[in-house]
Amino acid sequence: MMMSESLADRITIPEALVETLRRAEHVVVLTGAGISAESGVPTFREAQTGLWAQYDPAELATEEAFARDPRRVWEWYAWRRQLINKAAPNAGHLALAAMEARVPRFSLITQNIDELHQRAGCHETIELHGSIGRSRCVRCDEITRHWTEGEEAPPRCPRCGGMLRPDVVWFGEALPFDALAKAVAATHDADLFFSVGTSSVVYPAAALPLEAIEYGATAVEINPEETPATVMMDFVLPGAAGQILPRLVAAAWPDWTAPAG
Ligand code: BV8
Ligand code: ZN
Repeated sequence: MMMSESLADRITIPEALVETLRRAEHVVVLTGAGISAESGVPTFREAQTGLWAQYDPAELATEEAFARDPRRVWEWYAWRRQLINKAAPNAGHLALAAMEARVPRFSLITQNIDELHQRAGCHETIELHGSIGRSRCVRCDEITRHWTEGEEAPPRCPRCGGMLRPDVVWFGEALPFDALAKAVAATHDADLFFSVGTSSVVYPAAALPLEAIEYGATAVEINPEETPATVMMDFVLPGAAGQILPRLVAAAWPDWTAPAG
């Protein structure tokens, strides 16, 4: 959801939050599809543009759907991959990379599979739901970034010829153990926790803000809409990440200027 510049400008960035960010020891940020919205990557739940609006998640983002019709699921991801390849990190992604460079410790936990945080320069990125840039062989588990989109969809594993699938976590699948363990450890150690651009309905990622609060973190939500997590937050910034995050980072570190965008 794109907010007009003037609307987002009217949102005050609380001085108390700026101070907390300046003094934070370990900043942890959880992101969802909303942070990539301003890069032109459709989110999941927004009716008019959300990916779900055109497809039913049970229909496509599950092992059953892939078993039933591998070509159709592969083509949905191929369509999303070409959208993502055309997208660029936006001012929100870049502001988080600037934040990472300025705080003592920083952990970026993302539910997104678009690798835009890495392309924006974030190093410590924990991918809870995998990445659309990688595929995995259903037979030998080989992970690859190299395949040719051709007549045969899904393409074949370069190692054993088995069928490739996107290296993402589908509904009903367990999250990668290491990624989840790292995300929980960071969340428990955070003194400042941001939840940015997520509808906070998909578990176990949606459980992280409450965990952070229970372990003593100050919690912040950046989202134009309310979510089930909004009530538990210390700070709620009801706006677009691409507009709010650069203003917050510039307020905390005046030497940093938001990228022209
Ligand atoms: C698991 C990867 C167990 C693939 C995704 C009932 C039946 C079946 C399952 C369940 C059930 N109840 C609960 C479950 C568990 C299920 C779940 O939580 N379901 C939900 C729907 C109820 N979870 C799972 O299945 C997980 N696995 O539980 O396994 C298990 C354990 C052990 C062993 C075996 C099994 C797996 C979940 C991961 C699924 N994969 N993605 C793909 O991308 O195709 S989830 C998918 O939704 C994305 O990853 C996405 O990140 C995630 C959440 O969506 P959001 O990121 O929040 O995006 P959304 O569109 O929803 O919201 C966007 C937000 O941004 C909005 O709030 C909007 O206001 C805001 N916004 C818009 N513009 C902006 C903005 N914000 C800021 N700035 C802007 N400019
Ligand atoms: Zn293989």
